[in-house]
Amino acid sequence: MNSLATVAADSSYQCVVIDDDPDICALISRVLSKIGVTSLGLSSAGALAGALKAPHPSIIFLDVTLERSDAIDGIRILRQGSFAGAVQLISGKDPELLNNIKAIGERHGLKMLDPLQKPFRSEHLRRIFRGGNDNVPAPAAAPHENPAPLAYPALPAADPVTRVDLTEALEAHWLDMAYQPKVDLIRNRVVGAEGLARINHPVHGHLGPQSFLPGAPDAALNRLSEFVIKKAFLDWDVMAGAGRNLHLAVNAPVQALIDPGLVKLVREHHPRNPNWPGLIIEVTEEEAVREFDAVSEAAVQLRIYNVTLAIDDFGSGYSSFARLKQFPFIEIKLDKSFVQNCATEPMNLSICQSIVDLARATGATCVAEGIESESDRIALTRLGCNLGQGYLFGRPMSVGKLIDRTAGQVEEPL
Ligand code: G
Ligand code: MN
Repeated sequence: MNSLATVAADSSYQCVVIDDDPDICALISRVLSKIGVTSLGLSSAGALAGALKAPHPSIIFLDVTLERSDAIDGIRILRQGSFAGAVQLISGKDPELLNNIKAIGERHGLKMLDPLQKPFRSEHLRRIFRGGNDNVPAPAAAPHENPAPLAYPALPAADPVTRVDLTEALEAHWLDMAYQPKVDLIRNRVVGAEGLARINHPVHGHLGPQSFLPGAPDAALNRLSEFVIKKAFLDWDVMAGAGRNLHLAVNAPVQALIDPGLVKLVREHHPRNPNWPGLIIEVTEEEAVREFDAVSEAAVQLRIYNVTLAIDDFGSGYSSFARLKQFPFIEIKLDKSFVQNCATEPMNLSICQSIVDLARATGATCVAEGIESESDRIALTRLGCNLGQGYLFGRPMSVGKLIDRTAGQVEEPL
């Protein structure tokens, strides 16, 4: 074991650095100690098992090539040791390989930070501890008995997901909707918005779906979909009244979509205004493919009332093109995993191109989800993608904010 840290060998460390280059180990340890973080340097993945004795370090810096081992060996050892901290890959290898290794780590259930490309500057390391990376978890186990004084609030506290019971939230009227604008990429006009359910909790504040969606089919999901659809109908009226006639969309699980109660609800509650453009219900590709017949039938029935389907997270499931041809949807939503960095990653760009072409061939609108950069917006517009959605245009927001922020940007005022 090649310990470069200045702390006694039997104490625990906040970080472990695994690199066969002693200069890199020394550099990292030096920067870490300057910001008050203790570290242990190791030269091989094999020595890791020993370093995983409780309490686990918060971050393991892992070089890709080690003398007789590599980062994949390291990942396997960390998985076996149920490592609960974060892994920071460091290497001079090309970014694509680093991202592939990161994906393998994630597949093994590890918390992988964005890889750090060598050569890097001490500033890059400092940023990891300064909250520049959302993924850095708190120390994985009990705090150190004799902690080194921390010059920084070095390791941000973990942000465990607050769970709220959906039935309780429904009954207490904590549910609300936030709307994220959808923009026509050619005309640069807001044409629609996706409604996303939120909880307004009296103690915990705003909570997203990960806090309240049950993991398995649950009767409360149907009640959630009823809430979401009724609310979107009411909110459409409010927006249209303010001159923002937007084509709204909501998300629903297939279980709720194929429930006969849903058609009944749509029939009774949809806006009667002749300018109402209809409602889009987004179903994930994975669910749509799994329940193909039931979803197709529901889609046809809902269309009678101007409620149409979008396939959400497209590209993340495994649809066969032959089946898609028979599927009655009006919109394909390109999964953000391909949209993000499509301007710089040729593989992402060609996947986007294929999906845009597929949408055009089926007569569907193509929406790119998760656009965060101007360069990706330009690339997608060039590909012929119709609409864009993402933080670049706006985060999910309240009806009031949406009305304020879209002044002069919505086409047909009533
Ligand atoms: O599953 P669905 O595609 O409906 O998910 C929409 C989710 O994506 C919402 O939780 C929304 O907050 C998130 N989202 C929307 N735009 C962006 C974006 O530009 N970047 C990222 N990372 N997430 C986004
Ligand atoms: Mn969606």
